This record gives sequence, structure tokens and C-alpha cells, in this order.
Amino acid sequence: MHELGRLEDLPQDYRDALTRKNLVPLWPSLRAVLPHNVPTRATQAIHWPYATLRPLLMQAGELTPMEKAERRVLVLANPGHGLENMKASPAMYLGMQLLLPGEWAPSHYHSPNAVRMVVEGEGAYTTVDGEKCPMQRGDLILTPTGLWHEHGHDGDQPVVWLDVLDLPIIYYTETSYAVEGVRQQVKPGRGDQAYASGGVVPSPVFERSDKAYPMLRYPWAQAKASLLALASDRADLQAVQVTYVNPETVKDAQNNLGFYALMLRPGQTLRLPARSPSQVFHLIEGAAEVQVVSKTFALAEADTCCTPGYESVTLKNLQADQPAFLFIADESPLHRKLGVYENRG
Ligand code: GTQ
Repeated sequence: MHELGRLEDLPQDYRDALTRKNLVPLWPSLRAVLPHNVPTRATQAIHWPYATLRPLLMQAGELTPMEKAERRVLVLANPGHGLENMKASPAMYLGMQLLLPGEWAPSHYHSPNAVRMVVEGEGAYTTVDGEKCPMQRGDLILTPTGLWHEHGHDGDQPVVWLDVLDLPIIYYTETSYAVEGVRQQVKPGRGDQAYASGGVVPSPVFERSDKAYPMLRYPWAQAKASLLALASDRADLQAVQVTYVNPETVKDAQNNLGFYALMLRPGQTLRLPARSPSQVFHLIEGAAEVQVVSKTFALAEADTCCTPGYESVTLKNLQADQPAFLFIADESPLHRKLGVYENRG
């Protein structure tokens, strides 16, 4: 591992001549872009406790009406990437969105893929591609690339959800844009009803659905029931985890980000291997600790944290008599497409 030449080693008139011709010498920057063995990661392990975020989000509700916000969101930004860049990780954007009773977030579609994880409140819904999806705590609702979506609220308490978008990677590739529209007509047929039970899917006797995203709402009640059944069936299973998939293809539910629900058994400690993707952990129920590098976060319900790639993460259920349930988002599908996915154990 020898030292490479620095920019300062070159005569100023030579450097100026390069600059004038839009040329750059590689060797002073070679180790920066190709570090040895482990990538340089700007992503810091960051914890956003809901208890500190919530009052500021409610304040946004008083300060900024929907007409001035369109989407009333506080972005969970990683200081390692620069707060203004609105990234939790290289490919993940996180936002906490507030909708007050009677409010409506107008219809649009955009090129980034989004999901919502419902955090609190009753009575809100997201209409996606004409499908009216009720929002209940822990539900996962997809708004994939190009599908119209709008949020409404018929309840009487604030509703909050966590948005997870692949916006940073879509923005980076200069493919990010949105199109505004008018209120959608709700159509009959809901994916969460068509795919209400695992292992059976609707039979195309007369016509096959051509929907790229046949299931848009994944009710928490079903995901939780699957985890509890899996845990009791397989006492030997270390990681009680399910993946949110497209029920027709059984591939990841969306193109770039992966979504999972994980149950920690009472008192369980689980070491997740060091894999290349960054991860986001959001606690749905219980109390859990997340340990990564030199940081330890105690997650209360509705807390969110992120961890950099290439590091193992140790999860601990802080309760000895109750399971804990986590929602996880990561960049695995993107890494697999790019051919850079790694599990280093
Ligand atoms: O709800 O459509 O957090 O378009 C960022 C961009 C939410 C949304 C965000 C969006 C939305």
C-alpha cells in the first residue's frame, strides 16, 4: 500500500492547464473513490426518537397549512450526508408525515418509489391507483413509481406515518420528477382482499390481472400473525422475519428497496451479519436495542434508526416476557441489481 502522488505535487501551471480543458488527474483521488477493502460510508448510525420528533411535527401542523405544504413532512436526515441532502442512507429517504382530520394531500405521481408505514392515528386512507387503502398502525402501503396517490383523513385525531422512498438514488440518476393530478375515482377491487391469505392467489379463469403491483396494502394484523405463527412453528429459527413481496411474482414488493417485518422473541438477542446495504429499523411494538459499530440505541415504539452498510447489527429485545416487532427497510434489491450485494458474515 504505497503513497500516491498528491495534487500539490504537480506544478500549478500544469494543474491550471488541466482545469481549463476539463481534465482531472486520477491518482490524487484514486484511494478516495476506490478505498482498500471496505467502502467509505458517509452514512452514520442515527436514532430519531418519536418522543422528540412528534411535538415538532405537531407544531408543523399549526405553522403550515396543507395548501402550503402539499405533503407535511419532517425529513429524517442523516448528518453524515448533509442534512440538506435529505438522505437517511445513499438510497433511502425517510419522512414523518402528518395529516390532520379533514385534510387532503392532493393526488400526484412521481418516478421515485414510496411506501408508508403507519405510526399513529385512525381514519386516514391513501388512494393508490384508484384503490382506497385504509391506514392502520403498522400497515405497509406501497405507492410504487408512476402510480397516482393521494392521502385523505376522515377521523378525528392526527394521523402520522413514516415515508420510505428511494428518492436519493432516483434523484442522483437525474430521473426524479412528479406529475400533479386531480382527485382519483375509487375503483372496485383491493389487493389486500384478493391476497388475504398466504399461499393462495386469485385464479385467472377469464382474465389475468396485468397489474405490476397487485398488492398495495399489507395489513399489520396479517404480517404480525405470520410472524407469530412462524415463531411458534419453528422454535429453532434464529431470525423470525418475513419479506414484503409481490404475491404474484414472490419477488421484492418494490424495485430498489427491500421491506421486512422481524419479530424478536422475548429476551432474544439477534446478531445480523455484516451485509453491504444500509438499513432502517422502525419499532412497531415492544422495546428493542439496536447496536452498531460503537453506538447503542434503545428504541421505544414508533422510534426509527438507520445503520450503515458493511457493519453487523445486533438487535436485542429489552423485554423478557413480550415479543418485539420491527419494520426494516434496506437497499438489498438495488445492491443485487447493481451486482454489489455482499454478506460478509
Ligand atoms: O406522500 O406522496 O415524504 O411525494 C415525500 C414525497 C411523501 C407523498 C414524502 C412525497 C410524499
